[in-house]
Amino acid sequence: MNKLTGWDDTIIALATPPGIGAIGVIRLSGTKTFDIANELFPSRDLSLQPSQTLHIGFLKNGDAIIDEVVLSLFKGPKSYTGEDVIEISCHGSPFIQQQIINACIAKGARLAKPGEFTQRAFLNGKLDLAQAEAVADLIASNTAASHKTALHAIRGGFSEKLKELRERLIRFSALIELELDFSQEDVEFADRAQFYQLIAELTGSTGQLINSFQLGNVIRNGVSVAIIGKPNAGKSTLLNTLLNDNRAIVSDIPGTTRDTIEEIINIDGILFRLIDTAGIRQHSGDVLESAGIERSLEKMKQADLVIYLFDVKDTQAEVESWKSKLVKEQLNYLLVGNKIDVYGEVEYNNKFAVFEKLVLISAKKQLHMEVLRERMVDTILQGSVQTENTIITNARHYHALKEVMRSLIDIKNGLDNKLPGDLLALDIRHCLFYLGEITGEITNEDQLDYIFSKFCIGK
Ligand SMILES: Nc1nc2c(ncn2[C@@H]2O[C@H](COP(=O)(O)OP(=O)(O)OP(=O)(O)O)[C@@H](O)[C@H]2O)c(=O)[nH]1
Ligand SMILES: [Mg+2]
Repeated sequence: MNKLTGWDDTIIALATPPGIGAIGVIRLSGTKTFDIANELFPSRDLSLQPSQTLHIGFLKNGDAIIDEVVLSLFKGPKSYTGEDVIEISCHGSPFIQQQIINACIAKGARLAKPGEFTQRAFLNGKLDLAQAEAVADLIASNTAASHKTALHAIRGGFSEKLKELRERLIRFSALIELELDFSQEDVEFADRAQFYQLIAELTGSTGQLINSFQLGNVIRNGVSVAIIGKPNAGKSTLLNTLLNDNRAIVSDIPGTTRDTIEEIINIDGILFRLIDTAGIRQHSGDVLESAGIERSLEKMKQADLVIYLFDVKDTQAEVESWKSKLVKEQLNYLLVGNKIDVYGEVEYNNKFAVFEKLVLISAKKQLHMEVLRERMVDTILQGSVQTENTIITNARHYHALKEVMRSLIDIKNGLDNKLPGDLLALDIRHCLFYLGEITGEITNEDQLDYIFSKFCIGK
């Protein structure tokens, strides 16, 4: 019996998007699922049918046929929620769907709250919390990369790692607590050297997970790329070429772009938000253009990646001075030399050979654009991230991991300062609490309600 939602009740919701479609799927879950369905589907007794079977027939409200439907039967615990579940596939008319839902409600079901199916799956131990949240991410994923990370989390990659670390910590915590019982005798059950090593390992993994959040965020929300450079460098041309579109105005008059323009492209499954900016000139007399330039500098500082675009006839010293600016601001950057179609490539390769993060292109003639696209992806992924690695995409996990890190530092300090066992035990409990919070071993009702309320209805 569920303490949290009183799940004696049977819930119902449309699982497919509302509106007209080829078919619609309505999901019923709970103890009365088969009773309710039996009343509407008179042709056979569904409760006598084996689980995981399909049944075609008329769905009726009294004598009136509502629709010809296909029912998919899942008997608990072998179902998504762990309860008895029936999915009704009907014709995709909003009218029919509403009729079916109303009929089920009349027979005793109630409308599900957002995420309530997944919440029940969690409460029945079908998913842990990190997996349940990944379901929401999976539904929201709109690129190949975000799809992969969400899928990886559902398969439990992330939780597995944390669970293993948590269990090892629990073992130590038990030993330390045991020492407390024998405090008169001054014994140490927990080997301090081994404990140090565990804490170091935990700190390493936690740090990695925390760092992955930035990347996780990028995969989920897209990478902002500011294209900056002097007037006439070809920034708007580059934007257009990357977009395969004539989105921004291009002209040979310096200062053509006055404001910033944003467009989204997908490269290798990662969304890049390209931002074309006003050309940056040291002394601009034109007030309007200056306002645009201010905005360019602003955009540059906020960007996940800065492309500094320059004309390959610019001096090496000038590019160097831009590079040091970007390094000083700790920005991810690429130096992109443009217009190699005019000046010939080999010579300029030598001229700029000192720069590591360099690509030479022609935006107008579309030369080496593939190289640029690759370098953009590499710079973001920094070559190190495969989707097999665990990536944090969830702000709740991130904050819990920060707390884990804080308590690990406290534990380490405690060990260094030979803190008595009871104080050490306190820090360990703190750490365990936050680790458990991520996988849902430790939860409270408000938190659960909050998490599941972000799901869509019917999931
Ligand atoms: N030959 C050649 N010309 C280019 C190339 N890329 C851009 N241009 C030309 O350079 C001029 C300036 O291009 P824009 O894209 O407007 O330059 P911008 O950096 O956006 O300039 P502002 O908006 O004024 O800051 C135009 O005449 C382009 O056709 C290139 O790869 N080769
Ligand atoms: Mg422009």
